[in-house]
Amino acid sequence: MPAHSFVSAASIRDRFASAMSTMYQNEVPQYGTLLKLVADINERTLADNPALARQMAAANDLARLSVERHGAIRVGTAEELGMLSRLFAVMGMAPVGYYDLAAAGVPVHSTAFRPIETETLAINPFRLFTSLLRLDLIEDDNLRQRAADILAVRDIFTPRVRELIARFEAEGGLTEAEADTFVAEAIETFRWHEDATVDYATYEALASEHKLIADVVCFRGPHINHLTPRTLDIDAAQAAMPEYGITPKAVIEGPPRRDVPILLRQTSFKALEESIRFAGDTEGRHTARFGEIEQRGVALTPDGRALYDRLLTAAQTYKRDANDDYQAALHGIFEEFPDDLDTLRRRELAYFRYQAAGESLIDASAPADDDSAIEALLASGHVVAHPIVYEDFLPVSAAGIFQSNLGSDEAGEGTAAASQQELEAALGQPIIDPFALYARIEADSKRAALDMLMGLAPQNRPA
Ligand code: OOG
Ligand code: NI
Repeated sequence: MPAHSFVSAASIRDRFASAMSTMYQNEVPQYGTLLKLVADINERTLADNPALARQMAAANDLARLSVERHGAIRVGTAEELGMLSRLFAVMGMAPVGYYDLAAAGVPVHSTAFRPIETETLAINPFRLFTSLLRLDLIEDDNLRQRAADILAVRDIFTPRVRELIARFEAEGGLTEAEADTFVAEAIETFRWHEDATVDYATYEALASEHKLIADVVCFRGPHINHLTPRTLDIDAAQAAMPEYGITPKAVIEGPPRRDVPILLRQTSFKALEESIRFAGDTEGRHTARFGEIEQRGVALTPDGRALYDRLLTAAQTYKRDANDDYQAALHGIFEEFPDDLDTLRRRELAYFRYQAAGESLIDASAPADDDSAIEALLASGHVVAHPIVYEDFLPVSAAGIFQSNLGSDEAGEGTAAASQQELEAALGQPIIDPFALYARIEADSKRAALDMLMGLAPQNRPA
């Protein structure tokens, strides 16, 4: 089969994200309301703020806005994660970032499957936060064994999706018809099941260890537990939620409102209480699924992130019951964080993508190194610097670790590295370091802009 008849990974991802959204709107109607709210706010924000609309259009960041969302799932075994890793590869999604939630008292560790290249992120940046249960953190031997036994007998994938993944790997792609079947079959893994695979007593025993353990172990599959559209004004979204009949959580998470948004800010509506049929026909209740909204800002360098972590840790003492008060306090503390694009760039607190603007310049008096050349070209308007959107998740920063209710010796340096290796072994591939990814995009864009404007062949470039 010639390669050109294969559907692109970005197109399969786009279809999958859309099918997932449709399924979740059917399962959780309030999520449909949330989408409507976000679309309304985004439309209004762009209309009120032509400069933002122009900046997003110039950065090729506008088209993806209406399709942009993330989701989250949790799986029980290394085998399940390994297969998911192959499934997401079909859609051009690779594991980026290691999140050790044990440090915050949650018995999972996680990564995010997402596209990694600028061009394909612009089409559809759909990402899935994916956690693997750490049974080793269950202290009770019997309960740990029971959980492992339950997980060992379930298969969360349809036979057809397994076939199509193997086909993709053998052929290097999927045809139109195969891609559509793949999406329909892949979605099945993430569907909600109101019938649990265990009896109520088993559910209760697992839930008493940690509710999340019960959520992972007691069902037929890793139901999608939330989807999160991207808003351009999360404060407006938070304020408008009651008008749409949605009750928001008390405060917006992450950094405060700023002229230049950084990382991401998130809010959500509370998880639904849902009725479950347990084995033996007992009725019970379980809360797992909710809806979330996020606003994304510029990706931070390690220096920027260290500053963010320090300021957020300092804010840990603030009361988090009233959003306005909390945001005002946070705003005060974040005064130390520069809030204009130029300073963020010059102090290397955030990542930027450089783009040549205008005519090729062959300048005999070109400065001796790339960085001074870029500065000169920025000053003369021949290069523009676009902030790079943060594509990952709210860091389990100092704040999360601060709240840790596990012994501090359990979150030591050596343990964290060993755990990441364990997750990578389950994934069957290394986890990509998000900082390295943003840094590479920045460096490549600089090089490309210089090459284009200075007309220098690579061998003639200054070192
Ligand atoms: C993971 C939640 C992580 C986010 O937005 O930070 C996440 C989970 O609860 O499974 O989606
Ligand atoms: Ni989320």
